[in-house]
Amino acid sequence: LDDPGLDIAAGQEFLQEVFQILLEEGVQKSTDVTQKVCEWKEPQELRELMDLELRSDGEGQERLLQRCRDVLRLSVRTGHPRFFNQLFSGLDHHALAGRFLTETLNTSPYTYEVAPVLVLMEEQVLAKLRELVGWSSGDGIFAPGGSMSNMLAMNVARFRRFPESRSRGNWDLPRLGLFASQESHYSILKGAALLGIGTDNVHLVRTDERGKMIPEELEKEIQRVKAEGSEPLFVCATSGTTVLGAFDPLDAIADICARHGLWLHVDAAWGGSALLSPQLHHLLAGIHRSDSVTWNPHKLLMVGLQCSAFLLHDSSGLLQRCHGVGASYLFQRDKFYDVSLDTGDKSPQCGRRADGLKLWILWKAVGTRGLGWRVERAFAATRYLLEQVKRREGFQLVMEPEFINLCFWFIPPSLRGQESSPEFWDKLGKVAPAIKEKMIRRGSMMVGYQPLGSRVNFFRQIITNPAVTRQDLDFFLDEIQELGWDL
Ligand code: ABU
Repeated sequence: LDDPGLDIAAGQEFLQEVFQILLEEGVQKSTDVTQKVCEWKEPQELRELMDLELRSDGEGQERLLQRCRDVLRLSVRTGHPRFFNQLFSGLDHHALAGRFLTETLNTSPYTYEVAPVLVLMEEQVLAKLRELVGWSSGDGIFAPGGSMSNMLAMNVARFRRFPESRSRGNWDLPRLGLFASQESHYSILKGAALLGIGTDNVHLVRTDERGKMIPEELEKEIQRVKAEGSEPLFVCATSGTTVLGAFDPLDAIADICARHGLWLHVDAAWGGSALLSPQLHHLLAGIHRSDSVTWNPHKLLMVGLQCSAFLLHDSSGLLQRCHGVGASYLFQRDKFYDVSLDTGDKSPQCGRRADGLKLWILWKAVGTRGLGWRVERAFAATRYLLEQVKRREGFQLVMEPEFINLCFWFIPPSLRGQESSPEFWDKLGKVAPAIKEKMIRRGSMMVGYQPLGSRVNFFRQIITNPAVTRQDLDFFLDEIQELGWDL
């Protein structure tokens, strides 16, 4: 015990080498369009290549550095300009610096005493996001992903109506009713299960042909659920659905919630960033009338996974009363500083990542205007692609996009002209998975596909990365055409 049990000098040398590898393999290659997006390996081959077994003895520096290279080389390059697979993509250098800082600091922003800078940054970032929602006051916390933010909303809504549920649980509550659209995120169902409300008590409200909740259907569902003896509690409207990018009509939904005294939550995990664009913020008209909002800057703002803000209009301390337990080893009331800055007890988590830092540093780097410009560039890129899809033979839109989700089918030559045959849609449903397999094996790009309701598998193209150029979008369509030509 007389000497440190860690070789600090060797550790620093190792890290320097790792940083070099990170810059070359992780940053440069990840953003280089001439590199592959992914290097597909079958799982067993990958297990063997990575030599995953953990042994009794450690390995030398060189071997470990090679392992770091392999992790980067054999992983999917989500920062690549031809990675379109998820609602997140791209690599922002400033935000990445924020992630490095967060990892290096290795602290939890639960108390000011262990994370003074990070607590104040979180406070500032949450206040700016609330301001964009249209609230001059309120509360909030970062959560580990949009699903958890949505669950926090459900929990706080139940607590506001039934404060005793915190101590007594669900057993003497009436049967509750939660409402969300058919196109809402699956986390609403998961949240209902996790909170003991029950998935049967989530009522999925019908949507129109664009995937937007129909307010009249919401009203009908609320009436029906009331007539059955349940107690409607919570409505989740979606601003930017996962597949179609639909925005529910918030003002009309807010009117209904006000009439019935229901909590209105807006899941704006995907579409919230449109609030930064003067051209697009109308899509969320009425969001200021909600009680809570989920907004994931790790999606459209390219902040990096994960960064999910749960925003609350209430400023009476509801979040603290709902989740706070006041552990005496963290949240001592007799500290020498302003203990209202020990914000961690508002969260059901204890250890928590400081997800505000990377957004703060990105915001400092590009400003509010720069963030808005990114959203508009993504929208403009989608418009360009839309025009190309309309012009090219064999491409068929699922619908005109309202936002950044461009959904379309590719009809190979062998199926063209057979649209009225009974097998056409079954056969078309097999095209997107077949093209996707070929593109992943080739490593040229990645894009998502899914069926939706009665619509068979179609591609959902998402552009969030400002590094994506017209050439990348032309390549994207050429590649689908080439990979699907002989199907
Ligand atoms: N939270 C939904 C994300 C799924 C996707 O990236 O498509």
